[in-house]
Amino acid sequence: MPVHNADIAAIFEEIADLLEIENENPFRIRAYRNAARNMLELGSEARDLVEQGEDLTQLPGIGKDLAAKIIEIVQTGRCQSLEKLRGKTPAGLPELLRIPGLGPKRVSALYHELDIRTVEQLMRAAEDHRLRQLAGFGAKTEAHILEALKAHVTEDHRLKLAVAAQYANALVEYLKQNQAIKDIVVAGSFRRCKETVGDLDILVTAGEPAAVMDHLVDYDEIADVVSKGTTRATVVLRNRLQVDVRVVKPQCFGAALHYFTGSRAHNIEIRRRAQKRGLKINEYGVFKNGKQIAGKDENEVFKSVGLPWIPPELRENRGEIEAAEKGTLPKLVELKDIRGDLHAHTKATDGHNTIEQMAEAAKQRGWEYMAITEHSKRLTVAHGLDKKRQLKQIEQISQINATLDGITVLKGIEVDILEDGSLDMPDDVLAQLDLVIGAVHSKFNLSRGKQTERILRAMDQPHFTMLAHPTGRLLEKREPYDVDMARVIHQAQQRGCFLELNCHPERLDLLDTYCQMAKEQGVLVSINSDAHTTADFDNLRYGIGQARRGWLEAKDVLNTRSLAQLRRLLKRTM
Ligand code: DGT
Ligand code: CA
Ligand code: CA
Repeated sequence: MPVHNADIAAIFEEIADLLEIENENPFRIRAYRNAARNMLELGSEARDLVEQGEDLTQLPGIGKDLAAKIIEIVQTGRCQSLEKLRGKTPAGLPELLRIPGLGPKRVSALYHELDIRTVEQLMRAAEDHRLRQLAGFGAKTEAHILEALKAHVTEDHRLKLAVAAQYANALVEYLKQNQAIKDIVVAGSFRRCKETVGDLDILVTAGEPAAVMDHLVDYDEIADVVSKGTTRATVVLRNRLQVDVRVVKPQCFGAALHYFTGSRAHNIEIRRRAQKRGLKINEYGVFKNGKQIAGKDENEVFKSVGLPWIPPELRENRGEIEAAEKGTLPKLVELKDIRGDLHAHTKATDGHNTIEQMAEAAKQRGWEYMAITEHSKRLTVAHGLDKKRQLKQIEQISQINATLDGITVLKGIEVDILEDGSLDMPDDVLAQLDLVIGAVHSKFNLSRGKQTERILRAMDQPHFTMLAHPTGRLLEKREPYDVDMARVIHQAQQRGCFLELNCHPERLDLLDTYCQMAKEQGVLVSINSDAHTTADFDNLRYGIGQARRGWLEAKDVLNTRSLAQLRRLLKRTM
């Protein structure tokens, strides 16, 4: 069984949980949590890096000790430190830590005093008023815990697409080991490349459905089998991700795939179309007078309602059915259309590689160019560049370019947009750069009017080229700031500047609907990695998914241009 980043992350998370219950050093605990998160957001598989003999301590948040553990896990599939810790603590306790109001001290007390090891046991104890007898709990705490438990059990728990992908790929690979399986596709929001997914919907065709079900429930990562029939099962993985697996007949596969890919809104519209034609569509096929007339593949399903195949990313009932009808579906951008990346960091600030390493990695991806865009000094946490260091880097890039073959490093900056809309670097320095990406990294809470004015003013600066992560949202962590994107997009159009679609798995910002708005106004979108390591360039694929959800074609994307075309476009804004 090959080890995936998700497996390594799960081990690190579990170690952190167990250390927390053991009341261990908080720095150690945090190091494990950071490492787990970094593993999930890593563009490449750690096992490949190990195989290639890469120095893992180059990865963000990975020191010597963690690097050794990663190698151990990749090579043996196990981690001795974890096994030692597991020997000391019951398996259900880490989940108790996730209940708001329960820290390691309380979890430890619940275990030692009341022998509570699971969420269910805790729920019962709270309902029976047995918690209030414990030192430091009381009736009020007991009531809070009960409330939090109820919320915890029903909570809408969504995963970032990049994280879900780690689990989905690992599970698909595991399932495929079963010889009975013929086709296997992850449908649902995952196939539509939604930025977060609620659960995984896996469709399978197989000779022996029951064998697939048996194989599935044997999967190591499963925490709970919710239901298991002969053709359908629902399981919950250890990270609480729910997975529905259905085995369907080959003659129904296309109909099932279409139905379970969704979205619901798209399905309802397609069904309405079918009804108008005297047809019935469901997950089993397309039927006329009770007889199946289509459903083997998706093409057949769309054809039966007079439409060409519609890419999954568009299936949100946002005009795709009308466009399909009129023959005006976009020819969506693909990863292979990308000619370079325009947003990356190096060791000089908060990145982990040198300019040369980043350039080499970009070249290996077949790109023509890449831009180094460091933070400016205002972003002290990232060790942002001041004027002097920026000028030195400009010099350095010139020298590197003179030695490079087949790739050009563009000189850029990710400059902070200050509260008054000015930029955190003097004009005479910005004038020497190929591109100036402006970014909001502070004062997220300004009123809509003030935030919008701030950004418009920044875009008015003579050297401004591109707006980084335009809404500032962090998935599952921070809401977008309040900004009038219609005005921002209009301003970009007036000024001839560009909007970034930041591909960091936590950002995926520009949002899909704004991609559509940009396209309508003729504003080019740049699909940027925001790489902090060479592996981060792989995150571009999630940005491509997002761009496709935003109806973007290659011609709507800035970095599908050749270097010569790009240079002309960049100059226009200066
Ligand atoms: P998620 O899991 O919340 O990220 O979003 P989806 O889109 O994967 O939704 P999910 O897992 O509830 O269902 C998968 C697909 O199955 C959904 O996109 C459309 C289809 N589906 C589920 N329930 C219904 C329904 O009641 N009516 C219709 N027309 N389609 C449904
Ligand atoms: Ca789903
Ligand atoms: Ca589902």
